[in-house]
Amino acid sequence: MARPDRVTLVTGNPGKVAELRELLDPLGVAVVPDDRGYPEIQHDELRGVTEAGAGYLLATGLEPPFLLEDAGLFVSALKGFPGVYSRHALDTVGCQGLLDLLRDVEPELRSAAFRADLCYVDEDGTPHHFEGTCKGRIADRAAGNGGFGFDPVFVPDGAQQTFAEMDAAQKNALSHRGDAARAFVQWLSNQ
Ligand code: ITT
Repeated sequence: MARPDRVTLVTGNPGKVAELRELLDPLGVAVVPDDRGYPEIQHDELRGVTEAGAGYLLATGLEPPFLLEDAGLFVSALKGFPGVYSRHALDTVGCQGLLDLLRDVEPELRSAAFRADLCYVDEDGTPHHFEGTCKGRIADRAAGNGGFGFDPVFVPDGAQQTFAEMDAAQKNALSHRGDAARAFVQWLSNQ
């Protein structure tokens, strides 16, 4: 299978476009955003959401190859919440709501992980999944203006700053999205 020189990225999130561009552009793979959207089914795994989304996009005529990604923030003290419901949690209670939920939680119990499932639908319409994880903790307060979503309240392991205090390259080097994209790139280079 030849490496594509351009790939459609189906997302309504400009932050994802910027981050995945930064990761794939240097390889000569141009990321072309497409915000047509797809139904995000309720599923207890990120991979189930992208798999269903990929099927919907193919069935409704989107020409492969394309990428879609589902990501979420899994907070240990909340038994993995908001996880696959992260979009809803961000749109309702937001970063401050998450901080409020964890108000009395000790620093050593504030562990969390961002996870991503990046789904690449190849020229033949076959989906391939690449998972990425970034472990860290929920900060005591929001900090930084970069990134998007829950970035102001997430501090990755080994760092002192939130994702929102980092530039895109620093975040990509540590993030779930960078991790998934690197697995995708590795796979592409073996095709
Ligand atoms: P799509 O159109 O690609 O689905 P989305 O913003 O709805 O865009 P997801 O469903 O994958 O993205 O993400 C669920 C939520 O998790 C969403 O509110 C994001 O803002 C948040 N999230 C995902 N990745 C993140 C990241 O790298 N940093 C901060 N928040 C993130």
